[in-house]
Formats: sequence, C-alpha cells, structure tokens
Amino acid sequence: MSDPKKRTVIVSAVMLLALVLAGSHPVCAQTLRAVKERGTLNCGVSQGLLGFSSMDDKNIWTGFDVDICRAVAAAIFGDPNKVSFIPLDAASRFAALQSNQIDVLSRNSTWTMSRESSLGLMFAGVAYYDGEGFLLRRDTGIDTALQLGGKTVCTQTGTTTELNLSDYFRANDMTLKVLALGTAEESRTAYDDRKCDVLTSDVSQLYSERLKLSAPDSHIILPEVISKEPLGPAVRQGDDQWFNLVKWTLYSLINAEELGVKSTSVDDAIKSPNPHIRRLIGTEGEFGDQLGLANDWAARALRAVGNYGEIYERNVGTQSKLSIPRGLNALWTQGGIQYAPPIR
Ligand SMILES: N[C@@H](CCC(=O)N[C@@H](CS)C(=O)NCC(=O)O)C(=O)O
Repeated sequence: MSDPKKRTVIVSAVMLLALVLAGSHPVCAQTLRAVKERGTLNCGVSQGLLGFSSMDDKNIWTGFDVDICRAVAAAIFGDPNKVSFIPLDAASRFAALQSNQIDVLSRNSTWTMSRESSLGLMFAGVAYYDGEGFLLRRDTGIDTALQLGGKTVCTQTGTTTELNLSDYFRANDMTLKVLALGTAEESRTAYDDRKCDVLTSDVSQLYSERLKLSAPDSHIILPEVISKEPLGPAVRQGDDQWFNLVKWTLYSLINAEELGVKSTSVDDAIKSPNPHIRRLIGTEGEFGDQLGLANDWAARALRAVGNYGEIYERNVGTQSKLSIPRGLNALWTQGGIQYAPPIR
C-alpha cells in the first residue's frame, strides 16, 4: 500500500473496530473461562500455616484458607478437589496473582487500601477478622506489649506486620530492634533459637506457630491486638464476573451458617419452603446462572466444605488443635461481625 493517506484510514478503522469489539465483549472476563478450560482452579496459599493452609500427613492440603478455594472449585466444578494449591511466601504472593500464575489468592492476606489502589488487586470479602499480636516466653514475666521496649522482635518481610510493628513502637516511644525474615518458618525458628525475644504476626498465626515451637505451653500471646487485619481472598482487578463469583461463594458460606444450612443438611434444604434458603440452594431464582455457574453452585460448595461455621470450627475453632475462640468471626447475630449481604 503506497498511499500513506489510505494506510492511515485503514489503520484507524482497524483500531476503531478493536475498540468497538473490546467494548461489546467483557474482554477481561476471562478467568472463569480459563479455569473451566483448564479443569482446575489455581489457588495461592501460604507455605504451611497449620489450620489455614498446610499439607496433612497424606499430602493433602487442608485448612481454612484451603477450604475457601475448595468451595470455589466445588461451586464451579461440583468437585472440591479440582484445585491446584500453589504455596507462596509473603513477598511473592501478589506478583503471582498479577502474573496469572494463580486465579485467586487465599493466603492470610490483609485487605488494605494500597493493595487495591496500587497493586491492581481486589479483596472479595473478609473471610477472617484478625489483628496483629505478640508471642513471647512466659518466663519473661512481661504481660503487656507496652513493656516490649528494647526487645528484639522477629517478623516477616513484605507484610503489614512489619509496618504495624514500627508504627506501634514509634507511637509508644519504645526502642525497637527488628529481625525481619523471609518466611514464617524462618521467623519461628529464629524465635525458637532465641535470636529474638518476641514473635509478632496476625494473632491467628501466632496460635498456629505456637504449636510448632519446641515447648508450646511455655509461650504466651499478649492481650494487645495492635492492628486490624481483615484477611480474605483476593483476585485481579478487571474481571468483575470472577470477582463476583469468589465474593458470593464466600458470602454463600456465611449466609448458610446464618440460615442453619450445613454440609449434612443440604439435601433437606432443597425441600425447604424458606425463600432465603431456596435462593441460597438454587431451588428459586437464577443466581448461579448470573455468576456463570449452575444454579446449585452454593449447594455444591456447602456439600463439599460445609458452611462458614463448620469451616471455622473444623480448622481453627474449638474442634481443632488451634482452638481459637470465634470472637469477631462469630456471626453478627451472635455477637460477632461476620455479616454477608443477602442473596436476592
Ligand atoms: N496478614 C499479613 C501477614 C501475612 C503473612 O504473610 N504473614 C506471615 C507471617 S508474619 C505468614 O503467614 N507466613 C506464612 C507462610 O509464609 O507460610 C499481611 O497480609 O501482610
């Protein structure tokens, strides 16, 4: 094509066509399609945090964060095993999501403003309300965080934990010595080897890490909780369909607890005349279809992992080794703040 004017017209027309096509198709709504084509969900988890995500003695991933991904897989495929778990450390977890290595990050990650406004991610909801705390040896005689001035504190790089730590010590005019390590295991080992006096992390993790220390009963968690750590599953921005799917799967688990629907009572729920239960279970409405799923999407998730309360109790609650009280994570109807918007 020799005429430069003609060439400019054709190039402009092609660009215009591309823009029109981009506008008429949800070009970014690719995650569900990719997951269905692949036949498995890629879920980023922690590298081994008992109760949240760790491998059991049969090499099967278990835990609270793991179950959120199993619920999503069950909602999509009707099978909670169609998930590949990808263990990630704190520093690399968000890049794994940005680079499409994973479809969802379900790894004790705190929902913060900058993780959405500068990393291009979105948190689908709060699966676990947590906060940062301190663990130290009982025999130090320290019973408040305000006595920690001058102590060496082990923490992990790339976390909100290290940021809160310096804020707290500065605000209380205390001298801080930090030993920042790359993984939770390194932090725990350094603490166990007395390279630091204090281990700091989200309180739920301290419960978990304490069980791995050489003498778990000789360590206490101080009463102060110095930050808000709303933990939840994160996805990439730009795919609203996928965001909705993850968000409403989580909410379906919380709503099911509120409505008294359990893993063992899903089949009874199918016969229920209660309209809230009928919409949850898919016997009324087209809610699954609106997510790109079958209308019994939530029933599938519930059969696989149970409702929010069952997931909590089994993995981290009183039926588990961690034995963490429900606290803030009780339903709003029971004195907590777990509250899911309605399915209607
Ligand atoms: N919730 C905090 C902390 C998350 C975090 O990664 N904590 C470390 C311990 S301080 C951890 O979970 N490690 C587990 C692992 O690496 O497997 C955040 O999102 O930054």
